[in-house]
Amino acid sequence: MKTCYITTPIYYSSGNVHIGNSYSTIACDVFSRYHRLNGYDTFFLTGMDEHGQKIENAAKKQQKSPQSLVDEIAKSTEELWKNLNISNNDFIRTSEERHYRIVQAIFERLLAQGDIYLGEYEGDYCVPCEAFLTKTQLVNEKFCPDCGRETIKVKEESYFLNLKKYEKRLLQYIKEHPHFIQPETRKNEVISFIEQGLEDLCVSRTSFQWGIPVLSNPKHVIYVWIDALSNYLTALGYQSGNDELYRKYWLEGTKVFHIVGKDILRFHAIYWPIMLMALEVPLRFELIAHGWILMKEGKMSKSIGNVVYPMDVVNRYGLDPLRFYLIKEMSLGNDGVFTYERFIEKYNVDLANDLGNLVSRTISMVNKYQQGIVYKPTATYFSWDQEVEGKIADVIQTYQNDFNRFAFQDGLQEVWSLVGRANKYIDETIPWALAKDPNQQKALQSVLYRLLEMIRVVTIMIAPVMPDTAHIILEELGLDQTHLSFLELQYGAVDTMKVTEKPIVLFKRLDLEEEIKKYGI
Ligand code: ME8
Repeated sequence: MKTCYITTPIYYSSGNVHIGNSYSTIACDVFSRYHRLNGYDTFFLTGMDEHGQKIENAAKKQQKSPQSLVDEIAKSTEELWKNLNISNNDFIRTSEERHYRIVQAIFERLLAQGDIYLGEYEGDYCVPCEAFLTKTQLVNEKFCPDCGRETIKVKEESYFLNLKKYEKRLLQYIKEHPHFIQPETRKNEVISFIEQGLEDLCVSRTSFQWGIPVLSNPKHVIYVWIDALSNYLTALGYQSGNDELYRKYWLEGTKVFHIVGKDILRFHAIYWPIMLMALEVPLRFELIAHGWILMKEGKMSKSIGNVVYPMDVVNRYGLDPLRFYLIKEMSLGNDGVFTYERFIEKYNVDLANDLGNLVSRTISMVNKYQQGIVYKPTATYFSWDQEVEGKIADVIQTYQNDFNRFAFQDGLQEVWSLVGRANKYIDETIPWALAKDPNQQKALQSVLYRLLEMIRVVTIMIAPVMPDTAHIILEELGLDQTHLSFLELQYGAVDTMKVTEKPIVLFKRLDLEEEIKKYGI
């Protein structure tokens, strides 16, 4: 069976996950659900990055032990993922024994084979990003190029990972594997970064304690990125004595994807593959870097006070509209903006008007004119019929091409073009006029079948993004959940449909003025 392994970044436990990080997880969930529908045995991993100075500092501020802080945050994050309908197969935490034991072994192995060596680090460090920075990377000599915050000076004995040794091999690998880093613009950024020459990476710290101690020299803790990146293997049981998942999903797997935000591209595109090369683990993954969810004012930030938490939106407007909005608003690799105004507009137009109305109008007509049952027609009755069938096939093809490459926005655009085509087909065929003419009963039945087929196909395609909505629509079409499969993603896959007597309102229209009054958005 074809397999697919999909990972999110693991989230820092220093604060609650907001709508921006949630985007990473929701996008990976969409990708995972898409692959499952497509027949892949899919393993979807997410988790928490629980070590490091930032978390130690946060715990100190709250007068808690780091462990109790990360326990709390892990619990609330796992709960959040349940509420967001995230279908992860595992939730790895870097403070777990199954993880840190292997990280220690990885470190010792790299040390023993000379890929890690002891030296002294003197330079600049960004605590929020847990990143060592070279002089050339700093903005105005002291600010982090990624988050813009002021860096600190550190001088300490440190272990280093020999990056230079692998630089050429990595560059060659990237050039020979065009899909390794996507999208293209990000790949080019990585190539030019490597071409400037890599400096060996400092991989341990002595100035704080909250981390995994180096086994052979415990005054050092392992630098968080070496610790964190390893989660993608430790979760699969790599080197644990029980590595069935590792063999199945990595070594012998069909597809492996790491999905990350653009800000952590370098760690995944350079340090991680070099670690794997040093460990002689085959590079099986493709790396997809997504953009950022921005607010009107730019970045979300606690100090500006514009941080949006996903459950605020879900509690007001439901889960699927949020998942839909985030996925539809972000184009591959670029940033997207979250505003309530735009959210409500998309909700009203795409969901309430276009999709919701199509479903409820069609089901009502099937009840009114056909006692709720339609059968597959054996003939075409209108010039539009064949065109509609062709349109369905084209949309499915493009949707799959788009979703395969993480271009969800393009894929959903296609799906909505089919929703639009279905609504237009109603205007063209005028079913209520056909209903009045006894000679047109077969034509009417054919029109309604084609409409239901368009809805059914749309339902399968939106299922990765809006799983609850897809289940409801399928139920309304009188089909059980086994019909949610790409095996039935074509016109005519179902012969008969007996629809529900009373369609529910899937998306109740919102009034922007009222929402502004209610919530002051
Ligand atoms: O970077 N829009 O953790 P993290 C979209 N622990 N994505 C966003 C975002 C936004 N506004 N804000 C954050 C870390 N993200 C490390 C990862 S992986 C081995 C270790 C994304 O909690 C960000 O781009 O700071 C990143 O992909 C993810 O959330 C985790 O961020």
